[in-house]
Amino acid sequence: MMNISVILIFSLATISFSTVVMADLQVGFYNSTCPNAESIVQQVVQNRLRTDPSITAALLRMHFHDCFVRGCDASILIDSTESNSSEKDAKPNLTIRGYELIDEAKKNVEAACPSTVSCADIITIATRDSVALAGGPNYIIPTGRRDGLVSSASEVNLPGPSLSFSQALQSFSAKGLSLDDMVTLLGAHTVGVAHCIFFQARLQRPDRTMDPALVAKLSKVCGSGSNPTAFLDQNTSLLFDNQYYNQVLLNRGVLNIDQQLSLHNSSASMVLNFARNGAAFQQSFANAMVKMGSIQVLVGTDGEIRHNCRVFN
Ligand code: HEM
Ligand SMILES: *[C@@H]1O[C@H](CO)[C@@H](O)[C@H](O)[C@H]1NC(C)=O
Ligand SMILES: *[C@@H]1O[C@H](CO)[C@@H](O)[C@H](O)[C@H]1NC(C)=O
Ligand SMILES: *[C@@H]1O[C@H](CO)[C@@H](O)[C@H](O)[C@H]1NC(C)=O
Ligand SMILES: *[C@@H]1O[C@H](CO)[C@@H](O)[C@H](O)[C@H]1NC(C)=O
Ligand SMILES: CC(=O)N[C@H]1CO[C@H](CO)[C@@H](O)[C@@H]1O
Repeated sequence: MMNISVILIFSLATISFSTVVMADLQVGFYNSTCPNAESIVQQVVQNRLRTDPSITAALLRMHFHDCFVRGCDASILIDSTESNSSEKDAKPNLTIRGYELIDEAKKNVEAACPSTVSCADIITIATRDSVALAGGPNYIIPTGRRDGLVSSASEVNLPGPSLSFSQALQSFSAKGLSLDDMVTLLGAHTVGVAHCIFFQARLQRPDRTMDPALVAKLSKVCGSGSNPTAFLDQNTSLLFDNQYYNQVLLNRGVLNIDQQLSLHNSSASMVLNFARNGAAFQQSFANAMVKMGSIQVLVGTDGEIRHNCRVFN
């Protein structure tokens, strides 16, 4: 009797252990089912970067918005239907770009291995490669994400540019990310642009925490053209480096949340460290991206592998 129950408990434990392993993300998840998956995606990113260096910023922001709403499940890619608005039609989406790059990568991956590689993994891999090719870290990311079955505009609740430091931190904490992760991930603002509507209020007051020379420069930029934008990192705008933190130390953060990082005791020392030590930032960024890329992922038999990233199967 004793022996049988011991054996039973033991085998139950074994079963649940292997289920957990199967259901996790894994480095090289497609090793046997689609060995070229990652290199096919990388090729598409590399080609695009040659003519459009801004794609790194586009993918980083897409990945962030995907992971913060329902987890990294490619819900951001779903097109709205006539009766139903998807995530990409929610207000904060407006300026997300790069959808056609994901379509191209998906098309090429499907040609090599049909119905095998998720759109959620494609976003994650493409983002990683675009960061590395722009001068950032080339980190290893686990794969095996599956695509979500829900995408609703009404669910989009992303941290906005006017949020206070502590509100932003709350939104990161709710996703299992720490203060260190937030300070690190905001380093993504070392590339890309912001539209003037997101920081205009800082110019009008004007915000005393912004370098007056930058106030003057941005006021000029924002007073001309239609829907003008400014680089988030005013020094090395297209390079994935640590200059964002230097700019913040010089009171040249463009968004309120950027400047807040040096104004709070809890983050100021990290900003200083990253500004001085580019390698520390790159290492920290790689780790934080793996963490962000694991938020609420669907694995195992959850969700699906979409045929077309824009529509549910
Ligand atoms: C508190 C958190 C954050 C806030 C409030 C925030 C806010 C913003 C805003 C308002 C813009 C300008 C959008 C536009 O004008 O089109 C922007 C751009 C951008 N954000 Fe963030 N962001 C946050 C965190 C992140 C994170 C975690 C990442 C990625 C890891 C990220 C990556 C980017 C990139 C790369 C751009 C430039 C996009 C482009 O050039 O197309 N942001 N962000
Ligand atoms: C895939 O191959 C890489 C490199 O050999 C290895 O590190 C990784 O563990 C493999 N992953 C799986 C799931 O087989
Ligand atoms: C439409 O609405 C339902 C919820 O009523 C949701 O599950 C679904 O993902 C929505 N989005 C699209 C694009 O169909
Ligand atoms: C701009 O970046 C370079 C490194 O790429 C650095 O040497 C220089 O000090 C930076 N300038 C400012 C004003 O931060
Ligand atoms: C931040 O630190 C400085 C000196 O270390 C201290 O004087 C100040 O009161 C602190 N501010 C807050 C908000 O904790
Ligand atoms: C790229 C994209 O799909 N943008 C959409 C974002 O949402 C607005 C509506 O809020 C649409 O008009 C855009 O087409």
